[in-house]
Amino acid sequence: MTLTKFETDGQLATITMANPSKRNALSDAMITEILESLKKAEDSRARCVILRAEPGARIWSAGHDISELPKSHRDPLGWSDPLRVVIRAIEEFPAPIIALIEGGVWGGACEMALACDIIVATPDSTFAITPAKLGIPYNVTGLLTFMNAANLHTVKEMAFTARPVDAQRALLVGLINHLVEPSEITDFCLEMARGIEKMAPLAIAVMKEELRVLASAHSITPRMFERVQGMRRKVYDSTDYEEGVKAFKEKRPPVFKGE
Ligand code: KFV
Repeated sequence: MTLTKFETDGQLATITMANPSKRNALSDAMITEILESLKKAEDSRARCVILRAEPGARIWSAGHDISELPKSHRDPLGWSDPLRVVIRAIEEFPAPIIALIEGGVWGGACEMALACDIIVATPDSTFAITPAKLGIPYNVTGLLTFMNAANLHTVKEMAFTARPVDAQRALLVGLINHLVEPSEITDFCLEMARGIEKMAPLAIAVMKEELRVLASAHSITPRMFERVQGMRRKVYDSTDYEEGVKAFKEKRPPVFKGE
């Protein structure tokens, strides 16, 4: 493991993203390590997992590795994109995952944090939904993660402005469970995890799965789905999408033309 650290005492596993030079961007390699750690935690029948950045991190994660997004003409968030794979792994993990958040949480990382079961953040944390800043057509299940985490107006404001929301507001709108000072957040999460460990793991696993099934119980017709996919395709075929990714690489603000 080079981009993450994995620690376990059997019952509790901690996965730490540790690539500060790339602001813990969710590259294929980073996500592969997170998935390997989740597999180890599941094999050792961990009763709780904490997902965090290194203590004191200024950026929890900068989101999808933008350099690994396809240039254009390919769905940037298709079924097997690493971000989609890790979101499903978190949702389907058979024990609670606590996101311990310090610092900025951007784009796909915001979805990854919100896909966790319980979210504890320090007061200086921020949360941003960024596809509009990059010209990315976010996918339907990804938007559902956000919709299940906050009310519709909050999700729309975050998605349409791409502005980071601070932790106080995130608490107010129900995006996160607790706000805890940096000096106390590790102990706070460990104490919560120890409490979960004493509960019945089979009951917790089935409740987590039931809640996942209920939270995703939206039916749409094949026609509706294909219509939305067609609209998404126009976006990832657009020059705006190319411009969003190019502008980030060139370290300048994007200029979107709506075409
Ligand atoms: N992907 C790839 N590389 C990234 C990255 C990312 N998301 N974020 C940062 N880096 C690289 C950056 O290119 C630079 O590399 C290094 O990390 C430090 O970044 O080779 P280099 O030049 O050293 P800086 O210098 O930008 O760091 P800092 O000034 O501390 O600013 C941190 C931060 C997070 C505010 C800034 O890096 C940033 O705005 N990053 C992009 C945040 C973002 O928009 N993420 C959304 C990604 S798209 C996404 O997740 C999805 C699925 N979506 O739909 O939007």
